[in-house]
Amino acid sequence: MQLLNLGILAHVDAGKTSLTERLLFDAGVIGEIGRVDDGSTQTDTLALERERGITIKAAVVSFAIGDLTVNLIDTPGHPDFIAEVERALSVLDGAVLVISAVEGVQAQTRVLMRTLRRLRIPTVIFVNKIDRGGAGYERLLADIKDRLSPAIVPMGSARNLGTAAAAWLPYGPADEGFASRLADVLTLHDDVLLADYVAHEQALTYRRLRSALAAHTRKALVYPVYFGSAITGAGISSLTAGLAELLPDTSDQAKAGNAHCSGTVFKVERGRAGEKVAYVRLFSGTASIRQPLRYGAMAGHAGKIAKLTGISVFSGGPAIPAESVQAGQIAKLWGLADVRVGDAIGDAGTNELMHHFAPPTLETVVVPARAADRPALHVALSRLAEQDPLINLRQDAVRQELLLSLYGEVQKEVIQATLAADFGIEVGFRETTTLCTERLIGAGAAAEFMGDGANPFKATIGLRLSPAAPGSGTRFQLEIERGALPPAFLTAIEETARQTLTEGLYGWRVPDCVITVTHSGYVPPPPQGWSKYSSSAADFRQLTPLVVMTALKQARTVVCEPVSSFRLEVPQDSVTSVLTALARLGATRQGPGVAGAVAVVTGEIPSGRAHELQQQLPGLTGGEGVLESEFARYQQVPGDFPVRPRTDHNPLCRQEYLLRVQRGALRLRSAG
Ligand SMILES: Nc1nc2c(ncn2[C@@H]2O[C@H](COP(=O)(O)OP(=O)(O)OP(=O)(O)O)[C@@H](O)[C@H]2O)c(=O)[nH]1
Ligand SMILES: [Mg+2]
Repeated sequence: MQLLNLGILAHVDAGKTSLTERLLFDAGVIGEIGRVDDGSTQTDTLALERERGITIKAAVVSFAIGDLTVNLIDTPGHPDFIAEVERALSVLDGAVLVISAVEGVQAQTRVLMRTLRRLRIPTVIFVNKIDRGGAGYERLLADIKDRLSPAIVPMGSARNLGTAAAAWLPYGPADEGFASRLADVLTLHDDVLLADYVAHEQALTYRRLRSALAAHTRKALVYPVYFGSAITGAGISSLTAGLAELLPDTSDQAKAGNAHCSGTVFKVERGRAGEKVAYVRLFSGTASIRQPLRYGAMAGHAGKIAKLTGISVFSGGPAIPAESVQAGQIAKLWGLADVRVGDAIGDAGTNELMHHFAPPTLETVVVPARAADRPALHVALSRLAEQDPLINLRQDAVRQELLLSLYGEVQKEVIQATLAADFGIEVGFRETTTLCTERLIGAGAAAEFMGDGANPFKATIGLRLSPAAPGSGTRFQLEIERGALPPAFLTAIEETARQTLTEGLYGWRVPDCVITVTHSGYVPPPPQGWSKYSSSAADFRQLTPLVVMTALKQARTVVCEPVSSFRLEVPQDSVTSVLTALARLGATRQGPGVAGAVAVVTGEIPSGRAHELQQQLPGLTGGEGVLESEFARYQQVPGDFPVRPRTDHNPLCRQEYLLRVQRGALRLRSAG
């Protein structure tokens, strides 16, 4: 069976859900086209999505193009829900990047395209809304070339743009200009093609160029561009033919018969009876009903094993019950009780979910309207965290408050509405604050030895913490003999050390660090077996935070805040007031440069202030200014050291916190 797992990605409102609906209709899966504005589409099924007319969760639908089954993942375009896109990316064979023919390339279009290019995901570009007034063609192509990729191939021409009669005319063998443009783009990446072209121009027949186009698209070297309208249906048949012809399918994977089972969980939801349902893409092997299946395995972690109680496979229509799921397919699995988004499936799979986009940079405290709801709120938020681990639910050990990481205000409103609608819990939020991190200044080492009066545990642990490059993550390594410590004790040290580093000296996460075990010791069991006199994993779990915090204090850390890069387009006559505002908000800048009638200013701004800039912009520019901003990196907070402990939205707690730092009693704090 030929299978294509296809993602639809775009800036918010470009028309992904409308296009999905149109594709399902054309394939005969639905008899009537639903509309986003009426809340009647197949993929915006949540009450909140229908109410607001935006997509919040990625959704899977399936249809057939001839012999090809397409599993399509409709993703949200709002940047607050980028985590949904990230999870979908790990299971795609190809993508359609949708751009509005009126608005052109927008901020999120660029963020998405950059990631698609980096991950080498074969992508077709679809310029939607050609029926809307103000739709462009040449302007759009220039914009795409300039801001997304120069390696594009327009696949046809457009007529009657901006009217209900707007049409798309695909190029064919008779269009000489098309063949020569194809040859120009394709020979850039293909030496054999180039040599043949130079030797004898006629050697590049139309057929050969078309098959080279497919080969290059599959390698993500070139990006075919189609135009059309999800609402009128213009250009859709051409796009569908292009998807089948130019994007890769997974038939090779399916042939790889009885290889080890491996896959990724990219979505988790709750079924009608409250049971967990995991959406999985299998990369190799087979998973069958009633057979044991391993899931959640990671480096140093065996994961869990459970028997599948139900499988539904997407195969050209609604998901249908099946006995097994094969390599290449997307399926819903029942029976994996502790499954979380991002879990690897199978013995072979230990693929942790990679992060392709910036992490959330905001945090907020969730407060139940009725104090009695607090325990229920914890349960409800834990459920939301199963579906979206990036919200990183935490409980402040001192104040018993529940904290969440966030991308933005819309996500916050959605969480609030979901808690009210699905769990009957009314909540409010404290003011949203910026989520900082801590970076090690130098290396630090500490050790606690068994038998030493100050160490009440039956464990010896020595650790060294050294700085690692920003973005490289935490690495755990041994300087002791492997085998010097039973594996369970090593795991206890590693897990606890990683956990301790989620709150550094000032309470912020320490994201980039090398942890080296320098000393170890334990009380082995007497010959008759483990007893209360021998060491246990609990000894290692309790001692590790103390060693980590002492090493951290020696290494010292600085607090770093998120910084966003920005691009501003403003009318010439507002440049002065915009520059003054930028300086007040602590931005650094290049420019202004001139782009046509407008001035362009680029630079960096603390992410926490980017929101303020957005709010001030209409006033500063008479409503004409356009701001694009996205997270760039973490940067040391300017000013005196130490600054901005985690709990700075709470002055009482801050004092207590600093006292704890001085007393070295930080090990008492652990994330809830
Ligand atoms: N005129 C016209 N309007 C369109 C077209 N496609 C979508 N729209 C409208 O544009 C709006 C947004 O469409 P959606 O399909 O929800 O866009 P989306 O990309 O799924 O939006 P998010 O999922 O929220 O990011 C809706 O009002 C649609 O009716 C089109 O081809 N022509
Ligand atoms: Mg949508």
